[in-house]
Amino acid sequence: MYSQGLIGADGKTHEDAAFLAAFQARIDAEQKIEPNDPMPEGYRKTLVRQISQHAHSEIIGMQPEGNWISRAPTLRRKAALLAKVQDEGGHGLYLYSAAETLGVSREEMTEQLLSGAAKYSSIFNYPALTWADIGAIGWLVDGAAIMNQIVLCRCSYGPYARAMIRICKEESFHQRQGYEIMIALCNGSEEQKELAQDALNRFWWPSLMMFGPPEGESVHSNQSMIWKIKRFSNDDLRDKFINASVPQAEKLGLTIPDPDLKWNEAKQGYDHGEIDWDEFWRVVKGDGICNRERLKNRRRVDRDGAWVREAAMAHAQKRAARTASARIAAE
Ligand code: BYC
Repeated sequence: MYSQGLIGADGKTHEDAAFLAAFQARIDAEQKIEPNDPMPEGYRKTLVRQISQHAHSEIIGMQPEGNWISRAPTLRRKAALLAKVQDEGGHGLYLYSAAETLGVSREEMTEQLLSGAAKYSSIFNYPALTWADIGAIGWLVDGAAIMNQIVLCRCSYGPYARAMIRICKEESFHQRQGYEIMIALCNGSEEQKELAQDALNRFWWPSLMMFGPPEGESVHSNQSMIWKIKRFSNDDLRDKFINASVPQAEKLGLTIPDPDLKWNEAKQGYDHGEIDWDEFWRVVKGDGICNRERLKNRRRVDRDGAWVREAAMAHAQKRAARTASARIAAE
């Protein structure tokens, strides 16, 4: 754990008005907050919550696509999907490391996920039923993720912002591989085009939900914007995503499954139909199609991988002991 001895991450800062004003002045001046800097406990907790949920999403998000690696239609598709799923695992690791700088251990975060106490993105509780779903996930899910994460590159907390820069570069490849699958399907047979439309029908609304609840129900947004953890509201980012995705769907010759979707000249953007927020909260609270299966799998691989972690620890300890005795011998 990286947090030992950090000044700001121990929760013992004296948060009087002068301290809070000085912290806010740094935020307003666009200075990055680093792990050793004093920070309000609320700021630290908000980041631990968001970054750990983000990390869990990357790790759980490997499951729907991982399931299709062995069934990809060509070797080229298989190689690209394998690389993508590996990237998601890597993103999870950078993010767990970023959260650790705030005084929470990887073990604690993992425990919270395994016990079901921690949230991860609602989108990964929907199944990937066909190969076209892999296209839709790359195009829409990674597309939505980028829309949210590009802004997080400017987050006030340095380690999170820096992790996001690399993650966004990789997500951009993910989005393109998904869109390319959709292009191939839409230029294929009638049946392939139908698969693509069906995937869009099932992933459109859950992708919009990824941005989180609307204004008024987003309990953390106000404070997170003041601290410049977030820079845009959930609704603003959702709108940007819709505006970017509609022309992409048109290019594919697919129909967005929203009869109320309409261009609004005055706002130079689309108005959309009602999002089913009851469904969103049901999924977030654990009652989506795949919630149980996702956690069951994650618990199983945690158990199956225990011997690997133990072996790695034993190896690291032996190596450290050998290095220490070599140093003593040399002195
Ligand atoms: N799903 O006040 P709000 C990827 C929760 S993975 C579940 O607006 P906030 C990929 C929220 O946590 C990318 N829960 O919260 C991987 C809060 O509950 P708590 C994932 C959600 O934090 C593999 C409550 O609702 N991206 O790209 O200000 C393959 C109230 O919400 C969701 C990130 O994690 C949701 N969709 O804003 C392919 C981005 N939405 O904590 C692709 C980082 C909200 O009070 N996170 N909730 O119990 C964020 O930017 C923000 O946390 C959110 C929510 C915009 C998601």
